[in-house]
Order: sequence, then C-alpha cells, then structure tokens
Amino acid sequence: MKKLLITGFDPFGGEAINPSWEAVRLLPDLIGGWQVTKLQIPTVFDRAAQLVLQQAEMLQPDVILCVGQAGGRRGITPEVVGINLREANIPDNAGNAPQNAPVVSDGPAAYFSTVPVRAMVAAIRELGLPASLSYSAGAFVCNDVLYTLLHHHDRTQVKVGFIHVPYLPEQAKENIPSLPLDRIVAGLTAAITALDS
Ligand code: PCA
Repeated sequence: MKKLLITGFDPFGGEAINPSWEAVRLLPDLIGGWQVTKLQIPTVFDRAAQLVLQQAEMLQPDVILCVGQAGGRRGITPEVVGINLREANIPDNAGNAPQNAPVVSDGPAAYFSTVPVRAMVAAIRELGLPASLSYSAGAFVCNDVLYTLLHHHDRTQVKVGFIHVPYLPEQAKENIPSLPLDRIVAGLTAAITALDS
C-alpha cells in the first residue's frame, strides 16, 4: 500500500480555526490504495517545514501533500509552484515577519510541484466543486513549507504537493467566498484519489 503524509495548519492571523486542519483531520485513514497519515503543523516559518521533514523521515511516504487556508479564494486550488521567497504581510504564530528573504540561501528561484495537479483539479471538479490551478502559494508559511519540501525531495522518489482551501462559512465575512467543511473534505479526498494519475 502506498503511503501519504498529509498536513494541515493551526489557526493564524486571529482566526479561531484553520479549515486546512479541520478538513485533514476528518479524512479517512485509507483512501483508494493510499494509507493516510495526518499531521498538524504550526503556522511558523521554518518550524512547520522541519516538522514535516522529520515526520517524513520516519514514515518514508510516497507523497507529501500539505494543505493550507487561503482566505478569500473561492475554490480548492492545487499549487503549481513554490518560490524561494519569504515575505510576510502579517507575523507568523511565533512573531516572525521576514521581508525579502530566501527560503533556502543559494536555492533555485522556484520548483514545480511534483504531484499531478491538473488531474487533481479535474477530480475535484467532477464532484461539482470549484477548483482551479494556482500559480502562487504566496510568500508566507505555506509557500515556505512547499518550497522547502520540494527542495529537500528534488530528484528523489518522494512527490510533494500543496493545496490551498477556502474559508469555512463561519470564518467568511459578507461577500467573501467559503466552502462547507464536508465539501472541503470531499474535495481533498478526490484530489488524493487523483494522485494515482
Ligand atoms: N495559510 C497560510 C499559512 C498557514 C495557512 O493555513 C499561507 O497561505 O501561507
């Protein structure tokens, strides 16, 4: 059986919940041919990525998929690329707010995600849920985790991806899009099934 390590973040930026962890924790332990291991990580530069690397060292997963909140987005959005930039508009959960700093000194400018992002979008849309590719994971902690993992697993068998999810209805102020929790869970489940593509 193939092994998937999937992560979600703790709440940040004054929110009480983070839909990424709320959804990840509800995923079944088995999805298709995938054995699913879930991990909550803190919204803290570097620390989050190091915790994923440590867990991956123990678990030896075939795929690492990280999930994060992208408040204001309408759909479930697999990220195409991670960039070598840290730039925070708000402090992370440890008070760090780096500006114009690299994730990895002397690392390449960017890495493409190594999971089948187009098949994932198609699988989510088949459920009638909004999904599209995203070409920027920002320059905050989500991108930090994606870039670090892609850098670490470059040219290895381990595939790395990232999915941003919208707010939950209880987080979204007027006119801000959101998706119910069970829809986000269904979308992530479909995306995991598409890893076999
Ligand atoms: N979203 C933030 C960090 C944690 C999260 O869930 C981001 O998009 O960088």
